[in-house]
Amino acid sequence: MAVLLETEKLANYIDGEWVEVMDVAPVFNPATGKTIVQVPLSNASYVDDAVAAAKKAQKEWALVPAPQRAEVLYRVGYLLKERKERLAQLLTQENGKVIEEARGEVQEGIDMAFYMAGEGRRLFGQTTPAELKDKFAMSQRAPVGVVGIITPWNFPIAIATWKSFPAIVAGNAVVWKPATETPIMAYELAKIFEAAGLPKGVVNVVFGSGRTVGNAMVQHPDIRVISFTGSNDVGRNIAAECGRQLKKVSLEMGGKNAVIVMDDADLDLAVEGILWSAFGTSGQRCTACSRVIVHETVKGALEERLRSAMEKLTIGDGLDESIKVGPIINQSGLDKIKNYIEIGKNEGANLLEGGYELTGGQHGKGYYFAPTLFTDVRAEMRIAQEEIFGPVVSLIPVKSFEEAIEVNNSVEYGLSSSIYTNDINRVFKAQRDLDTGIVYVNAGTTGAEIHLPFGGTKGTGNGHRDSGIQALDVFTEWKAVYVDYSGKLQRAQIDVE
Ligand code: UN1
Repeated sequence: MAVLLETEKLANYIDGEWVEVMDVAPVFNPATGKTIVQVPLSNASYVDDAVAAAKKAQKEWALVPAPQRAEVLYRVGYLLKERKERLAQLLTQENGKVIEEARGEVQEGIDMAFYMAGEGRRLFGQTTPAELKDKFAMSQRAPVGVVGIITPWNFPIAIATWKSFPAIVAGNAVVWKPATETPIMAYELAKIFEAAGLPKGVVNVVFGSGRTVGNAMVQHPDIRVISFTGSNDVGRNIAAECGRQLKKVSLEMGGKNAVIVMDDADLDLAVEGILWSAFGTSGQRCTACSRVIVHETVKGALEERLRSAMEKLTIGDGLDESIKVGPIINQSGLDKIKNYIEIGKNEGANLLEGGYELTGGQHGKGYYFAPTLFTDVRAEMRIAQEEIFGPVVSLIPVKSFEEAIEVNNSVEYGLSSSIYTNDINRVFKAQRDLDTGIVYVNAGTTGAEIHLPFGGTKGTGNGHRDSGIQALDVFTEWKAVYVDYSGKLQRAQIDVE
């Protein structure tokens, strides 16, 4: 029996209170099409309340010594650990990802909690010599103030922890808009913050649409940073508006990630890596593999092995432990994938496997799409250039290592890439020349660990990183401090002998 929520209607979490909202929308389980909960559709006034609460709370929170702020995160980590199975079950029901992956995602949040809690005793700055006598110089991190985080449905808890935990440990307060498709993880995480004793107002959750709540956050003059993960179109608009307001903005957007399979690769290993990174989470990861760039001499063998492995994939409700591929998030996600199948066919790509929606029988009213493989794809085709966000892979044959790198780098995105080879020289050239923010050798394109920087180049982002120590740069300002203990006026650059 699946874990159930104890409420039928979620509420905003503002200033430590659960605030009901009149206007709501149903949230569906994508595996069954059944309504699981009602999500508030807040108007902008809730954002105003949340920002006011955050602003007030932040003043005191910033004065709490960082190791004590970290104590709260340690408690959050233990609560996440204690509730891991419950959270994973709920996550599978709201997002559709298979239960094993849901457990993995919750684990990512647990890891982030303990990692960032550790930062409470680091948050290092620098001490440095000063150029004048009897003068001391240092740099230190200062909180930015109130930060706005906008998180996606595909990793509703992990990405929220990547953004909120570094923000909290650094002494900021947070206003958080979770995706309306997956509000349960936000509700559960807010309850964990409450149970862990996070002072009221330090984290506030406002449910609602991007158009209303997200926009109000971006417009609000008291929110000094926006950290966003989502689509390129939305990200671009957010950046433009933040630019006008000189607001700091960190964007994490699409990907068109490739696995390169060279002629000397271990093909069975490559097949496993492709399967996991292309069809895990039904391809709905920013890091998902959606292109396979294969050396022409092993193309036939790879196609054959991929096809037979794909035919063994079980597709269905992710709560069933035997299922490997869950549903697509919703009808519009499904429509987008179906549209790309038509585009691929019209472009002359060769459809080898899948390419259709799964309906009826055990699939009932869920949103399912068969794992799909196109081959003989050319690098410039739309199916090889645009993000599909579904279980669709395009196989692109190439003649050389150099061509493989060129094809990999020929897309507008730059999140993740991978190469299968046993040639040490190719390994080092590839990690240098692949232009993505994440590079894997002899592993698929997914599976980033939280203590390394997560993010990409080109159209994937705007130069910032989520997770890793680098996340702290998004949520802090660098402050340079000079202490002159000479007792006299000393002019920098002038009074130096
Ligand atoms: C995402 O798809 O936005 O590296 C996040 C991975 C996961 C995170 C993916 N750890 O695939």
